[in-house]
Amino acid sequence: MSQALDEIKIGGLGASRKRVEDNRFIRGKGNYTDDITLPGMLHMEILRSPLAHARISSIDTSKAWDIPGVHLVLTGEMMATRNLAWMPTLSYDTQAVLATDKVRFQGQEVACVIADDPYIAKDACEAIEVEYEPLPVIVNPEQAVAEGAPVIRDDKDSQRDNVIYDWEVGDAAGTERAFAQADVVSKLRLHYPRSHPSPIECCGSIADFNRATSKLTVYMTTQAPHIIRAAVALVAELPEHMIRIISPDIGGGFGNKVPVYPGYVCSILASILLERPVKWIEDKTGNLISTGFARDIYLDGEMALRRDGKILAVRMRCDADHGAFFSDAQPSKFKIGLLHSAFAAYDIPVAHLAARGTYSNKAPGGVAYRCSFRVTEAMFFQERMMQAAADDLGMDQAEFRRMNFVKDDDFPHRTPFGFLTDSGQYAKCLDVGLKAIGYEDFRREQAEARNRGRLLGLGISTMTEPLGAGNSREYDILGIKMFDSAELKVHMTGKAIIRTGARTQGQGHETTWAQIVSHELGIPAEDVVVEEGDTDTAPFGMGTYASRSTPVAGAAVAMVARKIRAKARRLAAHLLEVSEEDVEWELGRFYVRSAPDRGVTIQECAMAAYSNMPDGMEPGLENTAYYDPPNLTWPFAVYIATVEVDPSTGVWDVLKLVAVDDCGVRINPMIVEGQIMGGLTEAYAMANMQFITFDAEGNCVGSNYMDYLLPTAWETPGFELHSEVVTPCPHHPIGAKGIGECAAVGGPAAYVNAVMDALSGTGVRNIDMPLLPDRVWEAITYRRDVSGAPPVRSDD
Ligand code: MCN
Ligand code: CUN
Repeated sequence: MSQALDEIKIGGLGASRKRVEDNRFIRGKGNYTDDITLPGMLHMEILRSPLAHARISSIDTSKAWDIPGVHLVLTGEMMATRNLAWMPTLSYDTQAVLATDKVRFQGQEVACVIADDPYIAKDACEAIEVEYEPLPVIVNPEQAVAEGAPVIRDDKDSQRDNVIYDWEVGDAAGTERAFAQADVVSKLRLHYPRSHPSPIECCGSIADFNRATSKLTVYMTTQAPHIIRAAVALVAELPEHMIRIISPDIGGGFGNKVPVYPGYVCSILASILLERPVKWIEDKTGNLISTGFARDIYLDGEMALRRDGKILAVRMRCDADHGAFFSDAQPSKFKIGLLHSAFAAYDIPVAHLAARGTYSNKAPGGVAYRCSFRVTEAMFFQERMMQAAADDLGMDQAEFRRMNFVKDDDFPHRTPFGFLTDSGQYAKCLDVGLKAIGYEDFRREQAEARNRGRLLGLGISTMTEPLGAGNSREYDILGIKMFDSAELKVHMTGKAIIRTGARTQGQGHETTWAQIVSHELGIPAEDVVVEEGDTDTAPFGMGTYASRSTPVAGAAVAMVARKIRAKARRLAAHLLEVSEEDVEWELGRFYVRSAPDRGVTIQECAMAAYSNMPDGMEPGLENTAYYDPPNLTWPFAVYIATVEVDPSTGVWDVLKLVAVDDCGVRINPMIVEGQIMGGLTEAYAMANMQFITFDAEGNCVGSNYMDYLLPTAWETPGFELHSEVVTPCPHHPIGAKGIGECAAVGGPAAYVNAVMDALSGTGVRNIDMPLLPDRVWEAITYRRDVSGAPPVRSDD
């Protein structure tokens, strides 16, 4: 009789364990950067530029220095004496820490004041007198490449214009030939507007340099503490072992907390100069105006089609507006992230993508927002293009997708842009989604409603997305290979601590990593504590973004637990007085093969590791694993929305949204559902209400929550989630694929396609996001496309 433990009861794989971190979060006992107070701590505030593009003729800080309680006023000139006026970005560009020559976007950091409290520091910032000579402003790629455009990055000797890169991938000639064979060529142009992750907690840091020990400790809001440690070591030329980066609880990251920001650098230098801890906490406007912008890309595409619906080729061109500094965090081989993951779900013989990146007088953009390196833009364009193509062919939306899907037995599949997808059941997911939404019935209802003047629409979005960078052969950031790690220590009483190189920001790692240990070792999840985010204790890792934690760090957790199990097996053989080959494992217990009643628990093995190990065995039960995944993981998703559009106001309501996500084996089904719901909510916000735009002078419209809207429970629609399709990842030790970004990536197209479907027959082909009521109303009333980023509109 098996005496294996019940995996769900001990909180193993598949258990919808309540999130352990919520015990402190919902009691208000989280420990965020701003909760930390150190003895003798000073406070830093940043003076930002009111203008988008101007030469700095002078900065007079004397009045700020005179204010009692001010300890230091930092300017670019002072930073320059330490070689810190500029810093390298994660995309091999440079970014001003504090402006010296020019300001290049509204909100750019010009000076900092460090004072006894934040109020004094803020007042002192206002006392700094800066004289600007305004320059012409560029707010989009078209202006950036226009004749006579001012060169924004005249600080770089080699830069003669505003183009950052021209990059291409795919087979241009083959694509050309395929287009020549096409029966139908479908075209689409759209703009994915600038958006902002807008986590509840803004960015911040507390730098604490101790002259006596030479140690620099920095508490900061970072999704990748080890990368920051390396960056500080290399840029500030401090010895790496004397730098400790601690990322305490993070109040949401969503990509906003991947890049290195000037505020971090200034607080570090200030602490070194003053030899006191210096705290910088960004305010909401600072966060919305200067950090972590995503998207802002114009996408143009064509699809070559055979009359029967077969896709022959795809051509994409895009113009990305990166703002004043090219600071995307992305694998170094790729200039436009993984935009070329577009169309990976479809069997397309040949494709070509050309991308141009340009500077503008806007805050650094394209950075990352729940996207796995521009996958959001890729999948949005893909699914809008699929809808347009099906319409041009007069084909059913679902049928067109199904016919072009990569088939279940066609894996591994090489995409026309060179990715290798390895598993999925795309048609099955689509079937589940269509059934759940009541596809046939809705189409009938839609036709009947039409006759009565009501506009109903249905939008489908189906996609597979690459989550979990590395492998290290192809993926690196600034030359640092993308792998991850886990360290497991089992104490003598069988309790354990697991540490990884990832950093949770709300995703629930403290809950789920314990579940993986539980699955591998049979130690109850509640006996395993998870710790991340302290570079002095966590093993080296690349951090949490691109939904890489489960695919990479999570895999390392399973692998290190297996190393521990291998050693425990030797301990078990010793305790049972049999040879190792005669020992069998079942969850939580080793037993003698010929006498299953004779066994020892994993806890007994742990005790033996400290009290009764065999001669010659190294004591203790701990280990570390580094994991370099063979491939990315490729979850698949189907999102289907139905909407009703009010033709008299342009307001649209979601009637139903169905989500079918296949992310392989689910570690914690409840957490996975939370991730999907969060993503669908953000997708709804992007499609429906959110935009950050710029007027002709480069003033940022959207730097506060009156203009930039966050959806609350009140306006967010309900979602129906389906989990019945599970295609395990063939190379992940527990078969899991990433999920953290899927719904934010695939969701927007479902909503937009639904509204466009409601407008079918009116001749309107595209409305750019956000689909604000006035834009939808304009499209319906004037029967025309509405494009561009309001209020700077392409048709004005
Ligand atoms: N999970 C699971 N089973 C799977 C896959 C994942 O149970 N098959 C669980 C994981 O164990 C983890 C969570 O789901 O607890 C998300 O896992 P994963 O897909 O690996 O993503 P990451 O942990 O790497 O999180 C990053 C991802 C990104 S890149 C953004 S952006 C984003 C997102 O997560 N930011 C978030 N979700 C967020 N959720 C919250 N609450 N806050 C953020 O800042
Ligand atoms: Cu693209 S935002 Mo997440 O990868 O941190």
